[in-house]
Amino acid sequence: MINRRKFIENLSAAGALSLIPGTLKAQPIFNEFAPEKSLPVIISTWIHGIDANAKAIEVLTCGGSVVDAVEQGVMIPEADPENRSVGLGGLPDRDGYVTLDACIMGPDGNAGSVCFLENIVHPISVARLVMEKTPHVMLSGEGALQFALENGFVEQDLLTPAAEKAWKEWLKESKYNPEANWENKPNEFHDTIGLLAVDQNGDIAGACTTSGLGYKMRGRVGDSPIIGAGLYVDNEVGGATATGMGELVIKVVGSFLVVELMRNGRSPQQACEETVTRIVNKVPENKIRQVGFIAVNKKGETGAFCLQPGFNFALYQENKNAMHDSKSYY
Ligand code: SD4
Repeated sequence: MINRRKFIENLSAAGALSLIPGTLKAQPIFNEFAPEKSLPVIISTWIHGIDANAKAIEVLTCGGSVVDAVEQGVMIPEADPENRSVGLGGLPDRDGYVTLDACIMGPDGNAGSVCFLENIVHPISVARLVMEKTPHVMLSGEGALQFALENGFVEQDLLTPAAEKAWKEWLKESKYNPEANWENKPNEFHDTIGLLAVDQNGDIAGACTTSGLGYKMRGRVGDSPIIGAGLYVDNEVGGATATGMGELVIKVVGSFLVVELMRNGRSPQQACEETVTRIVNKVPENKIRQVGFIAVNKKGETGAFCLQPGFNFALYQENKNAMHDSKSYY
């Protein structure tokens, strides 16, 4: 009879086995750290990623940890009142309340998250405290706010005059039907920031923060604060994060799927493409909605893919911080 120890030895000799039945073959995980691209690497969603990447690299250069880098990177768009997607200045829900979702993961596999949080400019920092100071992963709504206030955060009205004006305009028709890429229209600028970093030692962290879809139902929470949907990091393999219509991402547990595909030997690009294809095959609304993924592996290789043309991302690598257009399924 095979004993438990022998069984585990046999498993590791065979390489890590797929946890996703039917689609993946067993492949060895990356068991040695051998970067193929120069590190550090920072990758983040949409144009606000440029400033976020710049901050993240500054933090790493000054000796900060990779978790400090991802947190402080995404704090830049969170604090920007002109940015209608994240933190201060985010578009409200259909009742006029700005509600925020954010999560963070570090190289030790720890994770923290807040959702449906109001009146706090930096939900990512609250998520980090949930990760570091509580036995929980996720706090929501009132409880998340209470925790933030107990830890020295200060309440602030996040609804700026410009966001309020846009909401009042929307109220005239009150039509909730987010078109693909509506987030990226110049006057409707509304995109989540997801940021992934691999530091010079190959350690990986990620952060994701958003005010969610503008004019959503009160209480709606998207993919962004859900570990595995909006963000996932496994320090042995890589990280992934998502943007776009969260409902589609949640239905395939998108970011976890990207990382599991990389664990099973796919490149970050292949993993993003296969995950978007999964959405196409499984979620009927895929034709009229936008979803985008970015990913990085431990070697510093990156990938991005989306449903509809129009998604772009910021990549810092080899001393260059530049925007790139993602390839799309359609
Ligand atoms: C959500 N995924 O709340 C977010 C929205 C988003 O670009 O990413 N917009 O569903």
